[in-house]
Amino acid sequence: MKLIGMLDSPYVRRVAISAKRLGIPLEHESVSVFRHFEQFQQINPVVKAPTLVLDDGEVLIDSTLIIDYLEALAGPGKSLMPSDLAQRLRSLRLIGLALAACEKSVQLYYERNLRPAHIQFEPWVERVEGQLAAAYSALERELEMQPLKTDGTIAQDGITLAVAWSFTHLVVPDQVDVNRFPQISAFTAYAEGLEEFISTPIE
Ligand SMILES: N[C@@H](CCC(=O)N[C@@H](CS)C(=O)NCC(=O)O)C(=O)O
Repeated sequence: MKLIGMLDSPYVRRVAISAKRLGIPLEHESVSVFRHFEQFQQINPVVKAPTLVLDDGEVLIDSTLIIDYLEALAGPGKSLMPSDLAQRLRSLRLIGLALAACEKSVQLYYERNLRPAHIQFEPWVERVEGQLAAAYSALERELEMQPLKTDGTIAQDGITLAVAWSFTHLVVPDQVDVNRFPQISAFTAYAEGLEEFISTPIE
């Protein structure tokens, strides 16, 4: 199977890291949705990263759906999601917040880098900045109440949180004051030290 997309996308990176943790080998092709638009279109006319191309040519999009498929391939014993309902609910809450942080970071990045300065719409930018801060504040509270394990393991909630935080740092660093989010920052430092993260660097 081939994973298409750049690792500077948190969505591509969470799929690549999850696949490694699940023990599923993926061939990775660094095709950019911007710089290689036409090449990407040949693989997937919708041009969304990540795209997973199965061995029979079938195409899947959306990181959460791709991870769902990889989880099913790996089998229940290897899952990155807790089976206990209460713990699963918490994981889903963290993943939802981290994905919202990714989305808001992407929106701010696109606004700043794709839209010409003279047609920037400040109320929209302020709204997105507020949503991004709200997502990370909620995640910080979650980790204060119950820290994620830092014992060499990592599950889907931790993977998604760490790739989100590293991505936000990369694209809109002014939005993330480490002093305001010490728990998230410390957890990300731990995650970025794991072999699966080191071998899947942001491009
Ligand atoms: N919900 C999707 C979001 C994927 C996404 O928006 N990826 C960006 C790259 S970071 C993309 O494909 N951008 C190109 C576009 O939307 O035109 C997922 O989880 O995979």
